[in-house]
Amino acid sequence: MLKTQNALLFILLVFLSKTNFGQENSLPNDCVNAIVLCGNGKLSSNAQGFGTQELFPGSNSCFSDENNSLWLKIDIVKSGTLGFTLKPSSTDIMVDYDFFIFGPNASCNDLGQAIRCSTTNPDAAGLTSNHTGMNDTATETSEGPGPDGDSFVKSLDVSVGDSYYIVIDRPHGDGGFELEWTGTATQGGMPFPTGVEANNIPDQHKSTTTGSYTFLLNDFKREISTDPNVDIRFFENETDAIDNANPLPETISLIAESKTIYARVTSPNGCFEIINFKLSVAFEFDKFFTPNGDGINDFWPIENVSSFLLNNSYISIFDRYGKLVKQLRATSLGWDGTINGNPLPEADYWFHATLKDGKEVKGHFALKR
Ligand SMILES: [Ca+2]
Ligand SMILES: [Ca+2]
Ligand SMILES: [Ca+2]
Ligand SMILES: [Ca+2]
Repeated sequence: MLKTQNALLFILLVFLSKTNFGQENSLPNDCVNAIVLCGNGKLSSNAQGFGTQELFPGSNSCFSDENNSLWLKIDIVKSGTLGFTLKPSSTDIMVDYDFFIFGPNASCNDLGQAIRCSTTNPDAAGLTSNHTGMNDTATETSEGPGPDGDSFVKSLDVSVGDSYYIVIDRPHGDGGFELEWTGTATQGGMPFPTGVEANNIPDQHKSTTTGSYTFLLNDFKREISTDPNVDIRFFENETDAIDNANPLPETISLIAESKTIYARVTSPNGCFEIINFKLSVAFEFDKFFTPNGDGINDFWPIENVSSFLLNNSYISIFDRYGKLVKQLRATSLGWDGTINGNPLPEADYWFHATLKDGKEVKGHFALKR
């Protein structure tokens, strides 16, 4: 479970190829989809590009617009100075991150002028590091573009109840970054609300004679959180869960496979936690058959199991004394409970079989009449 209260917030920006525009609309490269920072620890996002262009000459004194952007929103619960150091995951001086801060209490349709920004290019400015951010020693509130500045501007003076939008933008280079929060507001705990409570749930495993099972994801919601005010959605990967993009349907059908499901638990204030759990379904042989000629369950295995067995392999069936009574091709109809045409008595019988992956399975089943 991702719950951290330390001053390090890792954000990994993953720039993937576009899939479709409908999906991009929900990505946090636009103000309205800003990721709310709470107790969130590691974040990753598929955001790439800039969605709607929301920076323009006049919106900031750093002379830049959006290139590859990620919008974050912070709600302040502790007063003090607040800064950060943005550390690109690549130390290459050509990797250039910029940022812009709007607020306090700006709205997406009326952002106003950025109150902090830095568009210094570390290579053009002759810097030795590509880190950028805000600290308590810098005095100017904006710098850039290009060779102007040293990539650090004055930290914010934040008060309880304030909210700010932070636009992280990457005009040059590739790769993700992490944010390390600094300033007096971070002393003794982060100045952001704590994340929503979400319970981990155990992995769920089913074995069925058809090898398939349909899980109802809604059934897990109560176990994850009993708070009726939280919104719980399920996703195929952590990145989609963070972006709140491409939620899974309410049912997941698996056939002899396992899948990790990511649940995003979001509180009304936008804080979220992401937990994950595994769903798995295994094939198992039928436990009985009734070879009385009534057309119901007359052959063992009852289900068609050929797709789970190694091609051209055999199922060997033994009686309780270990005597081989039948060898079935994996593709055959099954055993009718006879040996040389003579019906065998009600009893437990044993089998050996080889699954698709080469795994040997042994077990037993009941012949009932
Ligand atoms: Ca945008
Ligand atoms: Ca920069
Ligand atoms: Ca500076
Ligand atoms: Ca029968």
